[in-house]
Amino acid sequence: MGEKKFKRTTVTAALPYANGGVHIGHLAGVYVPSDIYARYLRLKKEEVVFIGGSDEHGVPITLRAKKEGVTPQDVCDRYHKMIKDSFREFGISFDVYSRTTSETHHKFASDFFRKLYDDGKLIEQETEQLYDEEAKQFLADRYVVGECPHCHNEHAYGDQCEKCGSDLSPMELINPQSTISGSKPVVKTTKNWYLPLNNYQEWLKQWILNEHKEWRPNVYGQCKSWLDMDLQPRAMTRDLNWGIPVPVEGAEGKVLYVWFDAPIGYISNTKELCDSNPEKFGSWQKWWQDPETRLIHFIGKDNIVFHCLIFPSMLKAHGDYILPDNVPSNEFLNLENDKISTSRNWAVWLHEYLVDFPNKQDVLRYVLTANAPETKDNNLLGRISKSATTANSWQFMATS
Ligand code: B3M
Ligand code: ZN
Repeated sequence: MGEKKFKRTTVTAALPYANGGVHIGHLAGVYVPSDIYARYLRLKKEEVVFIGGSDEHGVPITLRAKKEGVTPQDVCDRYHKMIKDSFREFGISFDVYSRTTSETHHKFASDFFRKLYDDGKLIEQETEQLYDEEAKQFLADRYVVGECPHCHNEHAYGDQCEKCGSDLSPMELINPQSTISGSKPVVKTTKNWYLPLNNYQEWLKQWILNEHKEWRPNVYGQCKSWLDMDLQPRAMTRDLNWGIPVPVEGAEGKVLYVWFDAPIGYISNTKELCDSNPEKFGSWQKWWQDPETRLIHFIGKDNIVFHCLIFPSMLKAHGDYILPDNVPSNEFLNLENDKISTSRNWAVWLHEYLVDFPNKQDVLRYVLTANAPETKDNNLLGRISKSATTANSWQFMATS
């Protein structure tokens, strides 16, 4: 990992969405590898912090809340606790596991946005967006479903088609339909704030393609294919009522885009840790602003663009921060060729696994490490079986 000598290391693991449990695909791809790395550095007596937390904003949480007739905060509270407990029982050695609905985080992310705004790093743009007249609400991301303009899958989401993998915006969908009321949306003008990624393109090319050739081939390759296209300004705010209010006059009813605030959660969680134990951890700035600190983000492969292009551009625009030295991203751990998160029959949830057999962590860690999907998707089929007798008892066999 690079030639440079660093004094200390900040290790982050992707913040899971607080709208479901942690499954073994997450563990294999992100949490076991990052935990092993943090433990290794600690054994070498190096200075290290290992940062985790729940990602509690974004549309999917609001949709689940609506379906269950509870508030988004209720959904977060339930899953944040479940996820945090699972990680603790499984032995993931985070120094801090906080959440993006914390007061510290709200203030931190809001100030970060405001600095970019005050420094003229954001552009204000009026665009046409889909609007639900029954629900009286703009329809961001997953509030819309419709037909994919590329593969004609009729159940594409406003942000992505899961069939062909295209990145979409709601306006591109054919026959769009609101997931709130089921009605046909109308088009209305609205204002949002954009980060002009195009301004960072040349810098990103130099920084990643020339200076970080040692990044994993899957990560490097995905960055390259994005950087070979022309990057476009990317909206950093949403017309939505769940999230961190946009701290600008005239932005009522708008919140920060979840992918703007979530990675800032790594920093605000570090701040929370340092404020709670300054003797042991020192100042949060030491971990995020000192060029002698090495920053490593462990993530899953569907988060590469956000961690390698968008978040670094935000940090660069802000100006006070170090940038990631490496972004180890794993591929998917599959079962029956389905990624575990979407595999209906084989979703292996960590909290269920831990219930009936609390000491099997080591076996699971071993199996997942032995089958780590490091450079290509890895199939776990044949190495795992569900016991016929007890519904919740999962057995892992470390065959190869
Ligand atoms: N919650 C996405 C995911 O779990 C997202 C990661 C945020 S990391 C800042 O895939
Ligand atoms: Zn498609």
